[in-house]
Amino acid sequence: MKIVLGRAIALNRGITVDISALITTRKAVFDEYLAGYLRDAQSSSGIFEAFAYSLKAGGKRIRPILAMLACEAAGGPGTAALPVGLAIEMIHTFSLIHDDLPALDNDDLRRGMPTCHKKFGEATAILAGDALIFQALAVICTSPYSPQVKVDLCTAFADVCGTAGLVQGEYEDVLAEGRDVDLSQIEEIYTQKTSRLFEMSLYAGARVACDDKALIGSLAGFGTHLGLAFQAIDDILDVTSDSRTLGKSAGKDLVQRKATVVKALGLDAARIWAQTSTLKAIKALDGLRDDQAETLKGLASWMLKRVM
Ligand code: GRG
Repeated sequence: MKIVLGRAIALNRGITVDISALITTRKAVFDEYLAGYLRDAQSSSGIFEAFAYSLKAGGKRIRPILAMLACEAAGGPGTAALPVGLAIEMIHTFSLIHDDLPALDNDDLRRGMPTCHKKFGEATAILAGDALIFQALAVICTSPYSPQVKVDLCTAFADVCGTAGLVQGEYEDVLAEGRDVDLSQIEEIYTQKTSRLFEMSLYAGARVACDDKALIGSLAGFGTHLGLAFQAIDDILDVTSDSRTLGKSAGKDLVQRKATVVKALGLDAARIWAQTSTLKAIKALDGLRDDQAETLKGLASWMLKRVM
């Protein structure tokens, strides 16, 4: 398939949903749910204060939003995905807190605020990240989901976060700094550090709504490719945007000599790579009805437009 940059516009054809408005409303629903959780879980522990700070610091909430949309695509009410969406956002926030530590990316700014270790000190930030992993599991285990769904979600978490996912991806990312790595190695890093948690978001939203394996598989496949596109877009924005807009330090990939598609291919070809991944994500939804797939397709195109 030959892909040209102008094709991004065509990707939106037939999509009638206002994606920006939809994201704003879903984000508000999630943020209210998170606020309720933090009110109920309120504790005098300094660890609670630190992780609540990072959870509340903002963020696009794209993973819980995707879980809600997958839940709707699978026939459920989006709100049924809120507990697992919260657990995913907790795991994501743990990864950001730890990634920002001096031993890893050593960053001072996250979500437009001082990073957790800058605000609370390194020891507290490490422990706040640790605690978030277990709080996420507690959220799943105490949710209204059926015992089998809880087992499936915890199993998926273990899979996407361990040595086949997030933690391994971070490790490979650190090892690749300053080294010449080829595109397939970059894709492997992107898959582990980013795309698997996207896959989890789609899987989880669908799983709480149904047990139709084919449908869940299609939605998870959409998440896999969308996650790759998302990471490429993030890396493109790192060189084309500024810290104020991003809420984190821009231009760091170049300084730290990170392995990114921009470094491997250059900016224009990286855009095409992001576009190809977006098209693959959309293709993964081929088996779904239009009314099931429209919003997710629209969201994928909307994300890509940020860099086209
Ligand atoms: C420390 C175990 C561990 C994992 C870290 C690599 C990694 C995993 C974290 C570093 C940050 C990074 C580049 C993650 C890749 C995924 C990504 C682009 C995260 C940023 O996600 P957004 O844009 O952030 O959704 P917000 O703040 O909007 O939630």
